[in-house]
Amino acid sequence: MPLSRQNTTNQSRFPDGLVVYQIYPRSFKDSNNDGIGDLKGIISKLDYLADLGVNAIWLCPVYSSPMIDGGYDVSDYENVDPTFGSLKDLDTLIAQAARRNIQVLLDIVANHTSDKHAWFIESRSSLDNPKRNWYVWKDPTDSSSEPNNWLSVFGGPAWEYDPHTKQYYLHSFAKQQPDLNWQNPEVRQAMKNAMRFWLDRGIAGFRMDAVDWYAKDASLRDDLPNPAYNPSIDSPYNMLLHRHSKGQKEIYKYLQELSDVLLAYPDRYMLIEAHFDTLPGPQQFVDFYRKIDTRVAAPFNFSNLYLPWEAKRFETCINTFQSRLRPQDTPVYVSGSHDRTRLATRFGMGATRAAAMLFLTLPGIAVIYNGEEIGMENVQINTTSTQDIIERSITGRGQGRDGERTPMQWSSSRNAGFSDHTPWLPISSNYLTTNVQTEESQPDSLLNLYRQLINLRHTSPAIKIGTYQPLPTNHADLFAYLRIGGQQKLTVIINFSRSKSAPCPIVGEMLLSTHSSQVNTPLQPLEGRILQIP
Ligand code: TEU
Ligand code: CA
Repeated sequence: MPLSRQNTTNQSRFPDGLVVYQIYPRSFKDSNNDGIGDLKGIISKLDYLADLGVNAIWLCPVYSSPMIDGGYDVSDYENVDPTFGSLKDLDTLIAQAARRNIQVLLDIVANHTSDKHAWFIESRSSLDNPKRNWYVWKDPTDSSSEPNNWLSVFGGPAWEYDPHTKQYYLHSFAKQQPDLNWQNPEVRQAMKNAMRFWLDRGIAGFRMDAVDWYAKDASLRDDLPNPAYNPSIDSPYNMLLHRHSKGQKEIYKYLQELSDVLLAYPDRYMLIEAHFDTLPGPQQFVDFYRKIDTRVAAPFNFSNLYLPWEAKRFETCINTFQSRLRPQDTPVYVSGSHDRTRLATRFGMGATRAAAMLFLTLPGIAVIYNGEEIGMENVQINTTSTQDIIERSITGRGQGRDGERTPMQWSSSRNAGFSDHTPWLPISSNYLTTNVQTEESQPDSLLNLYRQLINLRHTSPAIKIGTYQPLPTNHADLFAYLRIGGQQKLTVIINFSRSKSAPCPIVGEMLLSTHSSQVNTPLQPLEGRILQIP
């Protein structure tokens, strides 16, 4: 019997059991030995990605860019930066990926452009330039300072004074990343055209960058002081509560316009980056689903990115989230990204196997950040090697992102097989053992566990299309849940304890153990199990 969806009302276009692999192109594979990853490097690794079993790759920006913010400062949305290759290379990547049943998602950075984008160069040229209102320009206040108290995510005010026209322009991120004025229908039209340009070239959809910032308070009212701000650990950005500088309700109108672009094509979709508050909980993401077109759109669920490795914290967060989703809401579980400390560093290497089983057996879409599947850890970057704008602008707080962006570790050869040239960021010292080639040869490696889990995600109806049901364990260290679908009933049970075994309360056929344990034995510390229930 064909695998029918458990939630028949679902109009979603997302492939069942979708596994998206996030690639930070700069650090994935260098094909021309300039020390920087590129598109031909990614093409050379498509067989590896097909063997891993991923269905889609999400490329961080490869558009023309001065690279102030790793490519998130775009100077031409319809071209590829020579650092990464050419438009032809991207067309080849899309075609070669399709031959391996791998879809390509691009990263739409639509809240802001580079200050070197032709649109901004025109806009800043004069007060009456036709593109003046494509960005957010404001007169100084009487006291000749910034129009309001808004802050940049990357430190300092969110306003930069332009002496040529004697006005300030808004930049929620770097001053080289002026915010587009999304209230302007011409801006929205231009962004939709950029999306169509790529959709016409055969991509499957997009990851939508920094969507929270699309809509600001029309009156530019000041943000409010954050009473919980702790100057010794928090980013200066969080000294304010961002009630007016982002997150206004117009976001949803804009997202519907972008969704309508996707709906005009078959089977296209978008994954949305929205952070809401600095430490978002499950409810913000649940609420978000009710305001978007869930046929083509779903938000990354970042709520578990901030959790400590504790069974009941994960149980409460995931059960709350899952219990409040509707059948048409597609969950998107993320365990890391180019902006967050790597999973193996957050939870420790010992927890990576159980974490992999958790994220890859939850419903909806699973997103893997490149290198996570081999247990890559954050690298301590010394100041002479710093590349990230956050580390350069908010120094000394360890908020820089270079540590999670170091080159992929392919082998134990020079530069971990990433390049024959000195890489743009240092390689982790653990590359001699933590690398694809070594782990491919080890049957019980983390890489091979990821392969087994992803294969199970594609072949097990309960995981691929099944429902999610909580399964109380009455044990502080255990988190378990049921996946039921396609005449299959599975239990996933994880022992979060780093030191204590725990009796396994579930009776069933062992499908997979992270520790190759025998059925009806206690769960070892940090062990995960998938059991088939008769
Ligand atoms: O990040 C948006 C965002 O939410 C930032 O606050 C992010 O958390 C930041 O990296 C602080 O850690 C997106 C991209 O993922 C990020 O890489 C870009 O720098 C940013 O937008 C601007 O485009
Ligand atoms: Ca290169």
